[in-house]
Amino acid sequence: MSVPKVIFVLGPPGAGKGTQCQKIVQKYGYVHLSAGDLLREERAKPGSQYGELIESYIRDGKIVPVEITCSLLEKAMMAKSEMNKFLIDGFPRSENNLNGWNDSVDKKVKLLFVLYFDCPLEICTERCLARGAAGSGRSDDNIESLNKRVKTFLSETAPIIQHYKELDMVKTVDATKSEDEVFTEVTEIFDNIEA
Ligand code: UP5
Ligand code: MG
Repeated sequence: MSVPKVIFVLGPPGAGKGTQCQKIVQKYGYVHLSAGDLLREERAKPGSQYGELIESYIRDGKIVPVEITCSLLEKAMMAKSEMNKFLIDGFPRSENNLNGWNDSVDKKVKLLFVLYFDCPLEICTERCLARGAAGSGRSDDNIESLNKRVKTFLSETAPIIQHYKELDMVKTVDATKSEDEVFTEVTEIFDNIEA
């Protein structure tokens, strides 16, 4: 069995990471693992040991301790062990996340690159607020949580993106355009790695 390949997908809250990952899955056959979705699923499990902790971190836009997130990611990868291409969406978003990944999972996979959806924070916030107003049910699609999510992105996640830029591992996409236009840019990247 070949070593599983991983692409980290990062960008501010609401940049369109999940939307574009779904399109990549359809066209290129990756498995999409959203760290946020896995945490929300864990939170929803009856009797979950971490349910309340996860909810309070998400509402406050804070980053859940890496042991929880990494174990959910690893479990989800194992459940799809017959697949060998993974999009890991919304992770690693802090130094704690990066260290936890490097200590536990990194040696078992090959990180191809970081796909970075670049989008002004005002546009991202508007998108999440619109999604909240349309009934997303996400407890963090409100202005108080969004201000905190943006702050966390700037202070904790931007340095991680910078770290990978210094390693020349970041492929940046302009995420301000329409979903289809953004995907056209994404396909230019994936067509090249698939070739
Ligand atoms: N939309 C998408 N693309 C568009 C486009 N091109 N033009 C116009 N509209 C567009 O999109 C957001 C909204 O915008 C949607 O309504 C979409 O239709 C529209 P989406 O694809 O969902 O964007 P995404 O970047 O995935 O936004 P999301 O809200 O999921 O980003 P976050 O990174 O904030 O959320 P995530 O789920 O990753 O994390 C939530 C919280 O979980 C974090 O704040 C944190 O508390 C916790 N978390 C951790 O602690 N650790 C982790 O590792 C991950 C999460
Ligand atoms: Mg998402």
